[in-house]
Amino acid sequence: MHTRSISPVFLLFATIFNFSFLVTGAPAQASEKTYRVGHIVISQAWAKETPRAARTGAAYFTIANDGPKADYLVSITSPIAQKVSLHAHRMIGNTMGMAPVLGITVPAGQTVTLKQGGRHVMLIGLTKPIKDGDKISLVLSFKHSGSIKIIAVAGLPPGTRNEGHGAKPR
Ligand SMILES: [Cu+2]
Repeated sequence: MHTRSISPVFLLFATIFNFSFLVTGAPAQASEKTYRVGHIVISQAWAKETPRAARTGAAYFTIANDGPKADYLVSITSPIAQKVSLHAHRMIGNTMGMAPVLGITVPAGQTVTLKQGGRHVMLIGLTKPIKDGDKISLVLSFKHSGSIKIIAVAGLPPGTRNEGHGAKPR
């Protein structure tokens, strides 16, 4: 009984220790927060840092649909961009380019991940550059589940380990 009462305290200590280790000077990571609207759950929202003069940026997240029918991400708005488009990467001749898509289908019971080199959110006409740690507000509208505001954290993609100071991947 005595030893069992110690272990939760020890776990709590270990959790705090790990957390403080993660926040010491490392570049920001995708948000751990999840957002639900209807049958749609959004997670791992992040945005890429942009060079100072950039007028376009990109954001990414994961969409899960736990409902019985497909849903569709049809539009996005953000206060930091004049226009927000959904893009996909396509082969155009021999080169990889990107082109707007009308929407993103999330089939029933499935998960769709927006990522670099794949489908992404294009932020066009940025009002200011995107810097590490910025919190980018996005309002996503789904055909069936409705609209939800999420925050994408600017920094590294989800699952990226910080390799030390100055080792940000480009
Ligand atoms: Cu794009």
